[in-house]
Amino acid sequence: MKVYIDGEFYEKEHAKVSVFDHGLLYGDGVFEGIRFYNGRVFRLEEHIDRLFDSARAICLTIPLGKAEIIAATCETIRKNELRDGYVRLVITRGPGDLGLNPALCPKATVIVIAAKITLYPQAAYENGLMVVTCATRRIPHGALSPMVKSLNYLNNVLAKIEAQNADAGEGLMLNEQGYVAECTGDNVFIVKNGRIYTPPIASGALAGVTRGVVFEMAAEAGISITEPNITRYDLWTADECFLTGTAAELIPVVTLDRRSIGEGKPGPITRQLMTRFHELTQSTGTVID
Ligand code: PXG
Repeated sequence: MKVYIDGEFYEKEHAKVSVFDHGLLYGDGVFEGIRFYNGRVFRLEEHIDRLFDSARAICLTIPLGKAEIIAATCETIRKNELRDGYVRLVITRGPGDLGLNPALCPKATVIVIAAKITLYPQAAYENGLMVVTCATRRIPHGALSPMVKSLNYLNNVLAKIEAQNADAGEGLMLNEQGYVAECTGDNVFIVKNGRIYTPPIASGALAGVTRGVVFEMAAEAGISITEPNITRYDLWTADECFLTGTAAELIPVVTLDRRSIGEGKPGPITRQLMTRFHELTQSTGTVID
């Protein structure tokens, strides 16, 4: 495996950053997770736009332009001779003296990793996932904007531990008001009477790229999709539920806190969207030439 760090490629065992990098010391940095399928990077521009917005939000200057980041991403995939896989883009504040002040770091570090990722076994896509509600609440906008895909994922990690301890595939995270925000690494959707609902961004949900694709697919299929505040009641009484994320793609949810959702199996609208999503990932995206 060859890893890109600041314009150079390193073998996996030599791909290292300084212990003085503020990305490590303070979680000071941003990242993106991007998938490529069949030699094409899916929704690359959207991921890059979100990366730059995340960086902007934390006053982090990415030392490359968008076109250069795109070129580095494609070059890393090429160097690793992959056609299907996952890219992790990481921008850290860079190395600097001890102390929180980001001004101590003269230059951000740019890392591109191209690899494979499998979050869930195939059976989970066919039979659906078990989800539990986490006691850990989603970080409020006033603390650290949940819109920022930052290197500070402890909020989600703590929730993920709760889900793991309950033998569940994912953990449902509520916001401080008790409304559903998202899962630890995925957005959440429900279907009720043929309509699709997902929590608004204001709830603490990340503006997921895959979430955006669901809006497009729903419009294309003529299915209503809206973003009201959602509570656990809405999941208990939903006909279907599914999650979306770059790594997870679209995955059905069949139980919440061991209570069946709908008929306790993947529903027809979920299946329809999964099929269309698969078509889109195989046939669209930036060609890696
Ligand atoms: N919410 C959170 C908190 C996320 O981190 C999503 C929703 C889905 O967004 P996208 O844009 O991917 O549809 C994410 C993305 C991992 C991993 O390593 C996690 C994500 C993406 C890629 C890999 O578990 N989360």
